Amino acid sequence: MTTLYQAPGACSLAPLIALHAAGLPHDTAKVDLRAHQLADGSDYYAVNPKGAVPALKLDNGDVLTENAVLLQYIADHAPNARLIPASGIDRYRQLELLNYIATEVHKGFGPLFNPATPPDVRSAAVDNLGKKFTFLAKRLDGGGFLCGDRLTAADAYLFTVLRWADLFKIDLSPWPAIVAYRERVGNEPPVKAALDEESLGR
Ligand SMILES: N[C@@H](CCC(=O)N[C@@H](CS)C(=O)NCC(=O)O)C(=O)O
Repeated sequence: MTTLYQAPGACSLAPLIALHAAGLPHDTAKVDLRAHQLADGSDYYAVNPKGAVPALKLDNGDVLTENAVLLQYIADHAPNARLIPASGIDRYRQLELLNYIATEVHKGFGPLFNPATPPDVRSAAVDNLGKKFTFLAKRLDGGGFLCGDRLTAADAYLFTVLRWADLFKIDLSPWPAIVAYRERVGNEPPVKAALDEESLGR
């Protein structure tokens, strides 16, 4: 069976949400990201030489990495779930969003995860994230999801990284559209199922 290598609360929550939304059967394997080990003590680098989650081991043993790629793989294997349009400009709009979330928002949080990051760099990182939140908030102002009125792969990813605002005590109140969006996405059944599977609150 397809196995998702994940760590609770990490960015691997995004493909876990997508697996639930797609209704694809899956196993999960928990990775200790400090030790880069699996629960049985084995070396995670043997699964993913990058050492990062997520990784998706397919039935034939192939291992895929990178959130944006896992999300496309999952979406393409469950077209009825409509997580990413199969073709056309709407597909490229989704991919544009996935790339933006990966490179601007996800990695924008990067300096905050490093305990060695000095306070001034930390505060510059929060300011930088604020610019991304302003862009996203404009898009979400009318309610709904990133691409219309249903959950897509981009929502799974954005919701996952927005949760980290709480971890770093980033006040989201200047972006009420984002606060409402996070609440809305958190109430979607596949999101609740993935959070439950990781034993996380919304
Ligand atoms: N480029 C990767 C980055 C994944 C990533 O940042 N994973 C983090 C958790 S959110 C991680 O595993 N960090 C531990 C490590 O890299 O050793 C992607 O987009 O999937």
